[in-house]
Formats: sequence, structure tokens, C-alpha cells
Amino acid sequence: MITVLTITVLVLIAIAIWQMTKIFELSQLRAAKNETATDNDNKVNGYLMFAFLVFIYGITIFSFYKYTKVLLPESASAHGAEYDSLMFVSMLIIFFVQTITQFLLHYFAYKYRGEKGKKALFYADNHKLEFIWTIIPVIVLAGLILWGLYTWTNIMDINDEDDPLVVELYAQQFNWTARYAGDDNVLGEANVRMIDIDNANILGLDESDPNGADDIIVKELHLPVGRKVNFHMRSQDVLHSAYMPHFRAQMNCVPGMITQFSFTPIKTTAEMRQDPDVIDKVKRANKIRAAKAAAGEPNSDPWEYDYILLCNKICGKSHYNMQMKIIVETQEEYDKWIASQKTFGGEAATGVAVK
Ligand SMILES: [Cu+2]
Repeated sequence: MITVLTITVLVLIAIAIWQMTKIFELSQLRAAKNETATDNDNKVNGYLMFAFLVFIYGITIFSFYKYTKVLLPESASAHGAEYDSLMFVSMLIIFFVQTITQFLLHYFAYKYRGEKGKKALFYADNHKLEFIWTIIPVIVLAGLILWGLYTWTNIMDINDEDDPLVVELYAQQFNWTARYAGDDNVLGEANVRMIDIDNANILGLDESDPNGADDIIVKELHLPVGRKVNFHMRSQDVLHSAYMPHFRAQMNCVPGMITQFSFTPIKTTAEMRQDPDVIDKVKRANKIRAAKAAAGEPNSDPWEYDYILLCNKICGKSHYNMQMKIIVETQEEYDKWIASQKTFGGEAATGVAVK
């Protein structure tokens, strides 16, 4: 970091000296030196414009070739495909427009470069042209916005008519805790003011609320495949954001209020691990890890793919490490797991703190 800062300061000093020399030169009255660009100068600049065009096209092709494989694998939630289509079409339009406009910009800069005797054409306006370049973006953008609103309404379906599983995601610097609503599928009332660490009440559950007695507090999120999950998000301290990239889900966690998001997982963790794209990613990551292990570096154990909940708001110094594993499994596996967990009521009675 210090090296980067030193280099930056040195570069800035060099630029300052260079600029000051230039100002000094300009302030000297020297009739002999002509600062006007010649036809040749303009031609060179015109060709440089083309060179820059080749550079940006080249870097685009290179990025597609090299980095497409680091994108997320196919979505693991029911709404994900719709979200991905909207993203793909928006990107395709941006890509198409940018490819053409960059070409036109650089080509005209070359074509109409300064030449001795060449005069600029005075051209006030053209209604037909202005109409065309206004109406096309209007139609395209209106289409994207309407489609976006429709998709947003579909995704933000947090109604509980189809019996969703209710889970609370509780954010704090710097970890996540999940709370299942238990047999009654109703979360007990909670408030950060009621947190009582000594009594295993780490989420501030209201002990007088009967709905809370069967709630289950865990540090690993298990979800049954094919069932809608309604997440209720809370934050203890600052703004966090519950981000589950493989399910194309994200919602801010705001202190003092409950936010919601819901989705239906459609692929179990085991199924996702069989996805060719995921297999390829794991293989590449483990190749890097193997090289690290050979060099004796820490954190170089082979990696196994898992869904993950991350925080997507810079919430403090350990923000990068604020994560929780998500396991999507069959209904039977889920039932077995949830049955093995202690309820809040049981926990409080025995006084065992959740680690
Ligand atoms: Cu955070």
C-alpha cells in the first residue's frame, strides 16, 4: 500500500513539474515557434483515434474470452431465469449501441480532422434525424423499464398464501444468524433491546411471546428444495445487505426495521455440484489452491462448492468475511436436520448458549 502511495505521489509531482514547465514556456514570447497543428499532426491524431478504437474492441474481445467463465453459474432459484434474461438483454443492447457509437465517434474524428483550407459546414438542425435518434431510445428504454417493473413485481412476491417457510436473517458486525419460525411457522417477536447473551437470547426474542418458543436459531442455513422461503431481515447495528448470488437475491438489512425477500430454491447443493459449469469453476479454484498449498501458504485446502449468503454492504473492517453457508437439500434431509435442532424455548430452559 505504501509503495502504491509513494509511486502515486511521485507521478503527481512529475505531472506538476511538467505542467509548470509548459506554462513557463507559453509565457515566453517567441514568435519563431509555431504552436498551430499542421495537416500532418492532425493526420497522426486521426490514426491514433483508430488505434484507440482497435484497442477498446480488442480489450472487449479479450475480456469475453478470459473472464466469461468467472460469471455466476446458472441460477438456482425459480425467479432467477427471468432476472438473468433481463440482465442479458440489457447488456446486449448496451453492447450493441456502444460498439456502433464508438466506431462512429472515432471514424468521424478521423474523417473530419483539420486540414488546411477545409471549412466546417454550418448545419443548424434536421427534424427528421432528431426525431429518429430520440424515438428509438424512447421505445427501447420504455420497453426495458416496463419489463423491469414487471420482473421486479414478480420477484418481490412476498405473500404467504402458498405456505412459504419463514426464516429470519439477522445481520450484525460481522456475522449472520438465521432463525426458523418452528412448527407454527410464525416468528416470535424480537427486538435488539431484549438481547440477553447470558440467557442464550442472542437475537433479542420476546420470551413472553408464545410464537417464539419453537423458534430455532442456527448458524447454517438449510432450505428444502422446491419450497418458497420468505426471509425476514433484521440488522443489529449498521446497514448490511443479505446477498445470495446463486439465487439472484439481495435485500438490505436495516437497523430498526424488518425487510423481506422471498425465493424458491430449485436445485439442491448436491445437484449444483454436478453442474458442468460449477465443476469447471471448482477445478480452476482448486488448481490455484493446490499451487498455494505447494508454496506452503495458508487457506489452501481444496474447496467444495456451496451456496453462500454474503453481506453486500461495506459495513466495517471484517465485512469481506461476513458470510453463512446455505445448504439446499431434499425435504427428507431438511426434516431430519431441523428435527435435530434445539428450539429457543428448550435452549432457554437448559441455558445452553448458541455458539
Ligand atoms: Cu455487513
